[in-house]
Amino acid sequence: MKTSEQIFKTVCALDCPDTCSMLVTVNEGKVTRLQGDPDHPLTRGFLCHKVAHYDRRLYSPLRILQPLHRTGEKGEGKFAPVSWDEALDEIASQWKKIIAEDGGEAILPYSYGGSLGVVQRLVGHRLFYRMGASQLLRTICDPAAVAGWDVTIGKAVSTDLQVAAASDFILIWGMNVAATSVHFVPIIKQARARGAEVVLVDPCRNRTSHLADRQIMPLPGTDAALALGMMRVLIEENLTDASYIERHTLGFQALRERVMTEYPVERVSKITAVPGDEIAELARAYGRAKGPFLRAGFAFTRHAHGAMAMRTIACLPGLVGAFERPGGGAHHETAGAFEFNYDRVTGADQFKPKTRQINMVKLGDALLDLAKPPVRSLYVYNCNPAAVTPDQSRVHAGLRREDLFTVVHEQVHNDTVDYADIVLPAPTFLEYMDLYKSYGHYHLQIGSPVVPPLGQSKPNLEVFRLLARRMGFSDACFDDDEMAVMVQALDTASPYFEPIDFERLRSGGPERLKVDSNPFAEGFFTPSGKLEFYSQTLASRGMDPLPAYVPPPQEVSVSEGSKYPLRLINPPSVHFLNTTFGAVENQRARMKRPEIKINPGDASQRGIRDGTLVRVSNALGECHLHAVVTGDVIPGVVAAEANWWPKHMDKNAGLNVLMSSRLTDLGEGSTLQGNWVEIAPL
Ligand SMILES: Nc1nc2c(c(=O)[nH]1)N[C@H]1C(S)=C(S)[C@@H](COP(=O)(O)OP(=O)(O)OC[C@H]3O[C@@H](n4cnc5c(=O)[nH]c(N)nc54)[C@H](O)[C@@H]3O)O[C@H]1N2
Ligand SMILES: Nc1nc2c(c(=O)[nH]1)N[C@H]1C(S)=C(S)[C@@H](COP(=O)(O)OP(=O)(O)OC[C@H]3O[C@@H](n4cnc5c(=O)[nH]c(N)nc54)[C@H](O)[C@@H]3O)O[C@H]1N2
Ligand SMILES: [Mo]
Repeated sequence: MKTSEQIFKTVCALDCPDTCSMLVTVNEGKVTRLQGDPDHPLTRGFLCHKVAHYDRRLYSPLRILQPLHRTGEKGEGKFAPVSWDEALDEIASQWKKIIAEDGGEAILPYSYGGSLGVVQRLVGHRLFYRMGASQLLRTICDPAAVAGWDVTIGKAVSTDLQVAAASDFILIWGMNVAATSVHFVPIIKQARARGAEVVLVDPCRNRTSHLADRQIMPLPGTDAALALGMMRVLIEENLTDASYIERHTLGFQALRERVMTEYPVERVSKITAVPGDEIAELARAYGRAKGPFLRAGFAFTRHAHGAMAMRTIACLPGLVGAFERPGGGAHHETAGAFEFNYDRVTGADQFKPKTRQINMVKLGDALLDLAKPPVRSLYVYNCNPAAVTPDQSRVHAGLRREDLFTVVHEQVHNDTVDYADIVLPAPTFLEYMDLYKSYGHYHLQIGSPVVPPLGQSKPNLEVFRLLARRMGFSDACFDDDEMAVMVQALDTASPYFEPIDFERLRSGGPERLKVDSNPFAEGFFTPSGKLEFYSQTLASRGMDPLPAYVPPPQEVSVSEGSKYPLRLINPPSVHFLNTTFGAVENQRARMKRPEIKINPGDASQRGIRDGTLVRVSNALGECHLHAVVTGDVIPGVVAAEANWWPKHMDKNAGLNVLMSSRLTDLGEGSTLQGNWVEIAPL
């Protein structure tokens, strides 16, 4: 090590289940190397390629380093520098005027997963509650998944991923782990080395296919049917665990009747486009395994009936008693174990917000249609709505409104920044302090800055504090610094936090919550304490209390027959992380260009060849991509990887132009998968 070099331990803040502990080398004030922390049991000393080169983003020429105000048209992205004082004064005076005329609800905060840090992600709620602003329902990612899991299991906790290393049968359902949770890969390899079989359920072949012994490729949005077909075989062939069902589950007889009357394998085969013998073999392998481990992803829940799909799949481990078996279990999310004092962090306890709620998926409607009051100001942070939010044409039309006062607190000059009236420079997670939970493991860790904020950038907490003062709010909570908010977050009665010691956390190590690797040994977190095949909660809401398959709506093509016969899926890419790495030229180069995969049969019917520039369209709009003709997608399905910046695509039209803002059956989540489209050569 050179003498001027120093190595800091910190945490990757990006929206990914792995939440890595990392070692960052700084030389003469500059980050020169990023490595995985060998002492973290999931990180195991390596990082994904994107974050291993995060310095390319940290020092990107697209970084915003000073406050700016708009000089051109909205969307043009032309700005001139202003001072922080001028920018903050302008925001406060606009907000005071809006509040006086229309009330606080005319102001809408808009944020999501730019950083998963508890402080920088949530502390801004205090200001918006205090102002009486409209509240944002942060629904774009996993609410349907969590709602579905909750119905069956009761809480977003899971079998520890490490358990899978001892499994003899790993079933990966709708998750491209080799791209979106790479630290699960060594665990899969360990299990395989011991002879485990690995099966992937995904309509698209991808990097994870290479880790699997075989792949089942159902039509998107038919996963519930596939699971019900498996149940039919498990029950018919007596592969269920009667003792476990008796002790730990509720409603088996009702489920049995549903499955036996409504889901014969032939019917399931027609719905899913999976051959009957493949369904039967999958069920047998799962039922006969000594320790079957299920890992369920997110994307298959971003369908109209996505929560029901998750609820149904989550019944499988209950039928075979997987949770009790060595190597067995089921994993979706772990975030539910991080029972921080959220009310304290967000200020909900103090300010008791009662204002209107606006679903983030419906941003276009909120900006264009809402009245009484209309949204007159939008404050965006930790999020890139111009690129990630469905029904993009309407989102952009809303952002173009001359009478909308838009503030964007951002790290890089992305599409959302182009629409801002005022831009505020934000630091990255390498430049500020925060406390990190995970949604894929049970470790808690504090991340400290490894370099000071670049240019004039200021972290979210500091900007909210300055804005609160400008607004004349003297509440003590606006004086809290990062350390104070972390202590408040940890002021929780949750038994999971019993071993957590703040001083030890401060010294940098990852600390594991007290959650058993099988968190369901004492029972489930449902009202009955059992894994619920039958849900009284659903029944009392007038919903189907049993697992079921509901066909996807033809929403965007409903009035037009089968004008849009292809189902579009958009799996995350290994080279991007949502739109965060759209700022990095090197990552864009790895992506090559915006592409869409189409089956050879579907392609030849349309005169499309490999490389043809195609128009992908539906009733909501169109965007242009290059066709990749490949058997990696099944007939009737097209797949485009998420998510390019719209400004790097033709006519500023990103994939979200094609995405419906319809909400899911439970959880009011996004329906980004399985939207109907047609494709033609341009
Ligand atoms: N490299 C990288 N990692 C990421 C992200 C990223 O953008 N890039 N995003 C992060 C975020 S925000 C999240 S929420 C997570 C997880 O984000 P998800 O969107 O759940 O992504 P995956 O876990 O890869 O699961 C997507 C897989 O599901 C498949 N799929 C799509 N529709 C269906 C369906 O109807 N049924 C079935 N069975 N499969 C379907 C796709 O083909 C794809 O292989 O990943 C996180 N990690
Ligand atoms: N078509 C389609 N759309 C999708 C998806 C898809 O699969 N397909 N996936 C959906 C999913 S699962 C998700 S989770 C969302 C993700 O949507 P977003 O949460 O918007 O994620 P990113 O696109 O990565 O943008 C995060 C932004 O936050 C900024 N940021 C990071 N840290 C900070 C900070 O500390 N302060 C401030 N002020 N800014 C910061 C980053 O620079 C970045 O521009 O996208 C959704 N949209
Ligand atoms: Mo997400």
